Amino acid sequence: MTERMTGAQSLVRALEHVGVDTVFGIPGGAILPAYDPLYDSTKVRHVLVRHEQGAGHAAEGYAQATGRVGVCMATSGPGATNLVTPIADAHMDSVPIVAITGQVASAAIGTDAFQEADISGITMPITKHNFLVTDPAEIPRTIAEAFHIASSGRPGPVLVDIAKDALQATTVFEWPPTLQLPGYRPVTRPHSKQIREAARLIVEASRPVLYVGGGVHKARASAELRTLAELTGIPVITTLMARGTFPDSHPLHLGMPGMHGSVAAVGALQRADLIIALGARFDDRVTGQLASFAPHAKVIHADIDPAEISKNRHADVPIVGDCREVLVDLAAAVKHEHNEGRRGDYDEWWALVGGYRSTYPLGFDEFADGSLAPQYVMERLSKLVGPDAYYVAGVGQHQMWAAQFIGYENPGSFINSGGLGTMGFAVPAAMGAKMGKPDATVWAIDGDGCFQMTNQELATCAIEGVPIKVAVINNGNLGMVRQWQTLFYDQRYSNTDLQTARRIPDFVKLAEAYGCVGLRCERPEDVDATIAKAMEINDVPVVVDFVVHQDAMVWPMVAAGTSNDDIKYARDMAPIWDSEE
Ligand SMILES: Cc1ncc(C[n+]2csc(CCOP(=O)(O)OP(=O)(O)O)c2C)c(N)n1
Ligand SMILES: [Mg+2]
Repeated sequence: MTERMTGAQSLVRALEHVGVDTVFGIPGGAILPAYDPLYDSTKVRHVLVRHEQGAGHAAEGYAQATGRVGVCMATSGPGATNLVTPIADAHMDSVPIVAITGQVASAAIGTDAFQEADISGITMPITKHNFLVTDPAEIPRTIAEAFHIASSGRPGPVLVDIAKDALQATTVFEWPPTLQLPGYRPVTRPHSKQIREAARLIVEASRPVLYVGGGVHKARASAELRTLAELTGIPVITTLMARGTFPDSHPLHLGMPGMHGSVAAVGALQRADLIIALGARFDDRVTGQLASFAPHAKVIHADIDPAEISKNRHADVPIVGDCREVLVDLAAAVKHEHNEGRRGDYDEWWALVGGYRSTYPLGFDEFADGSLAPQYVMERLSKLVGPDAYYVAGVGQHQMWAAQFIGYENPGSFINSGGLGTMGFAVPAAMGAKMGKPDATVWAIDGDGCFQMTNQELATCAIEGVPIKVAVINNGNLGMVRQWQTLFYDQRYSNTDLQTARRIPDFVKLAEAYGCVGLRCERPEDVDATIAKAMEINDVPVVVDFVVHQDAMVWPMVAAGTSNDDIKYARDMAPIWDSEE
């Protein structure tokens, strides 16, 4: 197909052809030519956000809920730089997004022109790939390449920066374009020799653990994971990015590893003789002090990105491939071992780790003064809202409680900012998730600090008819930082009191000002009724101000830089690992 049109028209046409239905953005001078044909598109809905950071996180939420590429758009200079945080966020969590930015006219590039920022230079280290387009003829092919790169292999963010004159010029639109990506060929098929070696280690091991990261969900491999887990009977651990990839209620599940993981998951990794890492990257929040992490374990490490393998922890059996294909092949290879009479015996191992799980369950303290414990709010949300909803967290204590106390049964049902830890993620990401899955219930679980960073997108939600629900876990503080001050800075609370106790701002009034319903809940006995009320409202967004006690802490905890062996399940309370040790 060949047709004459402007570069801007060819951009919109290309977006339609790659199947984009939603774009989040804000117009401005350099991108303005693109907004004109966008106005006429019947296939692409543009959602006018209130801040470009909101556009980027919304694209991420959309991508994570749907598995498709999320799209955000901004003008040059400050519009583009406002996208830097969500682009970095998507890079850390391997979220497929395409960011389209207008650039000053090609003749002005490099002259410090009005609203010029070298956004492709700025985002070079935080994008999977980026493009600066100055030739209008290259727009369709670049868009096709950007979507292919963002969504294939290890997903990630791609930036397409287009000079204003390229958008304005007349060009020839051709579709489908021929991709020109020599050298970009992600390996998805695992090597059969590595698979056989991994299967052999699995049946020979006596203390194996399946360490499941976000890559397993990205490969849509939950069913295949379950098959391997049930075939072998190996305990399963799901990282912050993998919550729900394996059902929390499954008897083989030990919980989340890492700094705020369960004693069972952390203890199992430390005592394992074999770690089967799937789409996980041995993040420092998981390993704790690296030198003392899982000292007795051999490692099978499967990842689609070869750069991850042996990056932090040496892999004895490296497997490069798509996690779904790896899991299918591994299950077949393990079955072959079983047929040959070789089978792992993990009974003693289960006696140990099952003991950790029953002796050290997650728990929390209620407050004698009758004030609300944040963990209780999570438990009731989990119970009353159920596992079919999406839960989208901010960053801080509330995020950890949401990871710990909500029961996840479905892959991808917990969406959060794991790698970058971006405050302000929840509200816009929840908006994007809800737009991607309009029939689903979407709860943002936000902190009072995070909420004040991006709550302006409530206006977008109210106007665009996106009825998300927001639980603000209002502890009056930058709680996670305060927790570290309590534990490591002698309770010197430097600059963590947000003074929300004075109701500045009043979150109920703020919600109402944005055209949402605002509710407040301050006591445990009101939690169920408040959640029920929020669940009844489906035409407008709802914000619930859950006023909770400021002293609640996230436990268990491995203090930063220390060994996972030194995990505490409450203040100064260390688990007893093993009677023989
Ligand atoms: C953009 C950004 N700035 C600063 C931080 C550091 N930080 C991590 S958690 C946190 C406190 C978050 O406060 P709040 O949203 O109220 O959550 P809480 O921990 O109280 O649940 C801060 C400041 C961050 N993660 N992101
Ligand atoms: Mg807080």
